[in-house]
Amino acid sequence: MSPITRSVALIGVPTDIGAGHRGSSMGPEALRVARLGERLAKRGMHVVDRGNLSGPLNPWQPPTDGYRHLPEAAQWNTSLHEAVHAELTEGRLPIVLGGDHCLAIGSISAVARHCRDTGKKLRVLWLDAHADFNTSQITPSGNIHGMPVACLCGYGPDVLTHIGGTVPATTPDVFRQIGIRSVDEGEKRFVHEVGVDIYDMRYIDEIGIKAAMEEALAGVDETTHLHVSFDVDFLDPSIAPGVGTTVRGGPNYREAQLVMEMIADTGRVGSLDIVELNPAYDKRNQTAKLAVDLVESLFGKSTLMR
Ligand code: EXY
Ligand code: MN
Ligand code: MN
Ligand code: MN
Repeated sequence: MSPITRSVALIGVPTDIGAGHRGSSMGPEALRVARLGERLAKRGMHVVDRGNLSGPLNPWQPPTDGYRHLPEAAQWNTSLHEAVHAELTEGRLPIVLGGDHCLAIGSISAVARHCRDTGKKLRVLWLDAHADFNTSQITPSGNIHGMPVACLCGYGPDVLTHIGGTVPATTPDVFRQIGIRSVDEGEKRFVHEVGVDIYDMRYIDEIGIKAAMEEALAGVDETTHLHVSFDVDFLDPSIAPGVGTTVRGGPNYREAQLVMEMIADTGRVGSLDIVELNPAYDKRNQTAKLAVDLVESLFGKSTLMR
């Protein structure tokens, strides 16, 4: 980040409403215990912790018509949309402390709305093992954390696609998905049909993380608002066990750092989600600490003296 005195707002969203494993509801507190706020303040940022949003408990029910917990997911995301939009309007950079990845619906719809208000060009970097592009027709689980990108692009139920009032909230061309290595059969056909730009692990293995990130960041300029949606399962499970949906073969420590450093170099980060951190699966909060370390790099901490 070039503007060192940037004001950031931490927004805790303690819910696992969209997930197939319980526990990501504890993510916000784990990130605070790992001293996220203090670390960013140490980097010269002005940090305001808004505490946690409140919303419905997880009723832990099976899916109905292809969705688990749809009304509850809509309620959490509607509150989050308003909270994120309010921070952006006041010039703060919102950092969403999830919570599961269904929260990207509320968060990114708010960022997209703010980009429309301000004439900014939106680019979303989706760091994840998963494409999160399922719909009720093709989902193997009914879990809404496997659907946020599709919902944001207008493929989903009205209560999720209409959050923020503009449908679709975004278009597929704003997304660059990085680290992908688990995509369901129907989902695979759908992302190809829609044309989502996916830098999967096979591609990253072949061309290297640096070249992949250069491609993903191409076209980012001073008119761009960069939103980073950081699903912690993006990371290789050997370094990040604290998630419910581990998939082996993800970026290692240095590759993940380089991703964050290259994003930081653009100076265009305007909002961030940190999601799917699940303390119930973690060891001594190590995954939360790693997430904080990487987020520091995202905001300009570098191993090099530059
Ligand atoms: N694709 C699977 C599903 O839809 O059930 C798994 C989704 C996991 C989503 C995670 C968090 O990014
Ligand atoms: Mn995800
Ligand atoms: Mn706005
Ligand atoms: Mn994931």
